Amino acid sequence: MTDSAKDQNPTQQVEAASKAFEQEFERFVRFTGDANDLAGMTLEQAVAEERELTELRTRHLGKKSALASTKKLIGRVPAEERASFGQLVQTSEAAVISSVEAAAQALKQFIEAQRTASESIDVTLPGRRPRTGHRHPITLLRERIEDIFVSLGYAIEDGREIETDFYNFTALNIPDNHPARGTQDTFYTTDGFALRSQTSTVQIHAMQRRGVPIRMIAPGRVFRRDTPDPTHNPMFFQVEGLCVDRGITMAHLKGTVGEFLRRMFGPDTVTRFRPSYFPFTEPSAEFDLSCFKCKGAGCRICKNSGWIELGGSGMVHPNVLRTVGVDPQEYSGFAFGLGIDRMVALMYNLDDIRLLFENDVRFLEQFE
Ligand code: FA5
Repeated sequence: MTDSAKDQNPTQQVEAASKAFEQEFERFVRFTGDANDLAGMTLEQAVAEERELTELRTRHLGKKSALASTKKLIGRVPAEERASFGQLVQTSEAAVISSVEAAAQALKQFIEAQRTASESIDVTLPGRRPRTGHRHPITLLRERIEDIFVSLGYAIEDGREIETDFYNFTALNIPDNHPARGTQDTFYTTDGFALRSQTSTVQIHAMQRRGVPIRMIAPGRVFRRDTPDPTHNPMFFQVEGLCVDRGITMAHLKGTVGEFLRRMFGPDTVTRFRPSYFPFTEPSAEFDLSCFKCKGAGCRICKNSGWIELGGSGMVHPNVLRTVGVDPQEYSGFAFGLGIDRMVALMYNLDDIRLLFENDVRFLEQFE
């Protein structure tokens, strides 16, 4: 209680408290009753006003407010005036409450209306269609290849993309200074690791880990220092196949590759093996399939030859088997490898395999 309040009689103190309230409340009058004027006010402003009104309510109606303390003065009021003093306190308090309530109500309604308006959804607006993703054509083909080999009893192996020189070359019977290192030149890290140039590396890992007999395919990404052109990329995909057991011969290789290509390109597909050379197979052969478009008559896809070159293959070299601790006298096997990118280009009639990695969604979404 202030010094001047002490000089006032109880009735004057009630009146002073009411007056003090009215002065402070003046700025909120425009929100009450007929004067209700919230036009032009933003939601943030209204929320701030509401907070200040709550503070004002505490100041003038709280336990420590001037009006509350006047209730304790009833003892100082002469007995015959007590009833009317009590009434004065009551009506003053009621007036404060109703003013605050009226402003609070108006602000509350305004805030709710603003929030509803800003959060409401216009259900008549046209919807936004979510863009669904597509599997990449290389993934689509890889999955088809995997399905065929799984049905032939092959396991699918996952390999590493960063390799040591040993797995990429030496273990595959390509020693230091061998010319085959030149045709498969790749990228090296500063620590001397190589980005694998072929999926044949997985043959070594798989035999070391699982031993023999083994039947597996290993699809994956490989890297070479090849200049990009319509049939070359420095990064592309291959799939490797390996089968090692007792008594495996070239006939098994031809039968397996032939069956795979018939399931892939149709039952009339003819497979052709041509002698070739790979350091890790002996004998080695490249394999072609009869053109699935012209059936051998000659067309643009097969460059009028009637045949399409697909990959390399052969009987696993005894040195490779020895490297992984398998006795070549007891076991033999075949391996093959082919490029998935070029196969995709063939199947979808693409002129250029570089299209596959330009990440143009308009191109990629055509395949499914
Ligand atoms: C190999 O990489 C051998 N590892 C294949 C093999 C496996 C032989 C098992 C014997 C036994 P080659 O270097 O020919 O072989 O590559 C195989 C296929 O990869 C090619 O037929 C071609 O389809 C694809 N290819 C090669 N270089 C590129 C390139 N720069 N861009 C796209 N595809 C390529």
